[in-house]
Amino acid sequence: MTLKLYGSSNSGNCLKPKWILDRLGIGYEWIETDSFDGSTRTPEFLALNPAGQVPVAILADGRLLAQSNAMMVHFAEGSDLIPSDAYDRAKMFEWLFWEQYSHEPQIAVRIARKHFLGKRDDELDPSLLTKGNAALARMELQLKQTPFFVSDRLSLADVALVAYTRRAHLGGFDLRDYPAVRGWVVRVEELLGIESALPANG
Ligand SMILES: N[C@@H](CCC(=O)N[C@@H](CS)C(=O)NCC(=O)O)C(=O)O
Repeated sequence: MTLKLYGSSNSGNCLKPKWILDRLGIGYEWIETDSFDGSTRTPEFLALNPAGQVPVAILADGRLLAQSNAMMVHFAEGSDLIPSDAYDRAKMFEWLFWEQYSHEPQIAVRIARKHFLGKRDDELDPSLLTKGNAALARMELQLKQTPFFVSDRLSLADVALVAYTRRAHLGGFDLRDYPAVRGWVVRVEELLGIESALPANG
């Protein structure tokens, strides 16, 4: 059976495992699933993922897997996207957990509410902007020192963090304030072979 990946093309969380499959040449069927139109609330979908969220995968052997970062770890097993050194691998996980707790809940959520749901700035929780900028400043600090998040090469930490950072402007964040982050986004997009999402002048 072919691996099936349910996801929305607009969602960074869904693109993360897709980029890994593409990069590693693993075959799959993409099933476009909109998280805003009720498709993730049907009984059929909830049987795949009771959390009612994309992405979710049906693996080739029929087993189910959710959570974008867990999916990336599974798909990239044995590849150079996961450091073989134990400390570097733990650092990769440090950034993956940080992404889900301190980055995605602010930056992805502000993109979704402002860009996709069309909310005005005064309708948004102001802490999304301050906490999102704090996350970008934390990334800037690291990327002024190293070209990638872990060691000197691309790892799953970069793939997880680039997913929403490259579209942060849609959430009202200005990456011109974070030049090292901007340079890193361009590097990671090139290595993944994906289109540049950064605005030309911002
Ligand atoms: N932590 C999850 C988050 C997944 C998530 O937030 N998915 C969104 C789309 S980006 C979704 O399906 N939202 C619908 C909902 O929560 O009801 C992951 O990394 O996979």
